[in-house]
This record gives sequence, C-alpha cells and structure tokens, in this order.
Amino acid sequence: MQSMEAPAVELEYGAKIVLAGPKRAGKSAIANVLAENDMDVELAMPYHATVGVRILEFARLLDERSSMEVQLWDTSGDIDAYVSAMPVYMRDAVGVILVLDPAMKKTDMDAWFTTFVEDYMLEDRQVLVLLHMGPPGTTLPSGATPRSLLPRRMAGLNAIISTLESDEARDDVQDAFEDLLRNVADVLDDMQAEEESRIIQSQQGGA
Ligand SMILES: Nc1nc2c(ncn2[C@@H]2O[C@H](COP(=O)(O)OP(=O)(O)OP(=O)(O)O)[C@@H](O)[C@H]2O)c(=O)[nH]1
Ligand SMILES: [Mg+2]
Repeated sequence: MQSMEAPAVELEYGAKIVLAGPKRAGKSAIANVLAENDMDVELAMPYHATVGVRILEFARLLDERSSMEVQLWDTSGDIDAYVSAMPVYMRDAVGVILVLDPAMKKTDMDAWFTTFVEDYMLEDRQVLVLLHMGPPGTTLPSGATPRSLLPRRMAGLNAIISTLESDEARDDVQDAFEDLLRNVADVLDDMQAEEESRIIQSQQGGA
C-alpha cells in the first residue's frame, strides 16, 4: 500500500565508513547492530575472526530531508596479515570508527589513530572512537571517561565508552554513529563546495 505522505528525502549522500581496531575488539558485533538497526542482534555468538574485510550496506536517515547510503567496511583486526590490503580498505573512506579496548595502553591507541586516521589525513570530525567494553566482566577505573582513557592528541575526538549489553547502551552506539554520519555529510558538502570553487576558478583563469 502506498503511503500518502512518503517522506520527501531531497538529499542522498553516499559514504564509505571503515571499522578498525584490534582483534576481538567487537567490530563485527557492532557492525551487525549498526546494519540491522534493531535490538535483536544475537550477542552470545561464538567469536569468528573476520577474514580480510566484510562489507555491509544500508541506508540511514540523517534528518527529515537527507539520507545516507552507508558502505560499512568491517575489517579484520589482524592488520599484520592484511597490511598490503589496507590502502584498499581505506581508499575513499570518509569516516572511521576506531573500536578500542578501554584497557589498552594509550601508546597502542595512538598507533591505531596514526594508522587509520593520521596517515589518511582525516579530520577529527570524521572519526568516532568506541571504547568498547564488550562482554560483561570488563572493569574500568572508577570515574573513567573517554577523555581520561584516550591519549592526549585523541582526547578531543568524539568518543564513548560502549557496550552492546542493553537497549540503552545500543541506543548510545546508534546515536554516536548517526552523529558521525551527519559530520561526514558536512565533510562531503565541504568537499563539493571546494570542488565547485576550483572549477569556477579554473574557468575564470582560462577565460
Ligand atoms: N556479550 C557481549 N559480547 C560482545 C560484545 N561485543 C562483542 N562481543 C563478542 O566478543 C567477541 C569478539 O567480537 P567481534 O565483533 O567478533 O570482534 P572483531 O573486532 O570483529 O574481531 P576481528 O574480526 O578478529 O578483528 C564475539 O564473540 C562477540 O560476539 C558486547 O557488547 N557484549
Ligand atoms: Mg570481526
């Protein structure tokens, strides 16, 4: 049956977003939640290391007039095994979700940031950090915040302490993801505006 009031989406963005972080960090579990966009994802699944990369495609509404076709690249945390494939994973990526263990050393967090953000010259607003607690039992120092857990140069990034254990916790992950997508849409707008002004300048230069 056709709805009389189909939402009038005027703007459709497309974006490649890469999920990166160590083995067993929870990337694939998070990817499943984001792609399904519902609460019924099976969590108690046995761990299966991702081989290479798994690509999930889905659409998300950003606001009442724009939507985004998301291509989510759920990469293997075994970066030593796939080091030669990394440029392919990152090519044309406009957003990165770093899934890190909040208990890992700050220097290790920093290395993930270098490899997936700095080396590809992404801006802070193109990054979301999930300090992922994963299964129950993980404990953090009392009063820990993303700011206190992250190394200094990552302290200004959008970051949350995440788990998929409750509806509320999953909602927080979804909200943070949607904030990332809106930031990515802004970046795509800026890139297009730059491209347009470059074309205008080159036309004026050629006149
Ligand atoms: N209970 C529970 N289990 C989780 C949560 N997040 C991840 N897991 C489980 O932790 C294990 C590892 O998670 P994965 O998502 O497979 O880890 P990954 O980062 O994709 O690992 P690689 O593919 O090897 O890089 C899996 O068994 C998940 O089901 C969570 O919030 N709660
Ligand atoms: Mg995986």
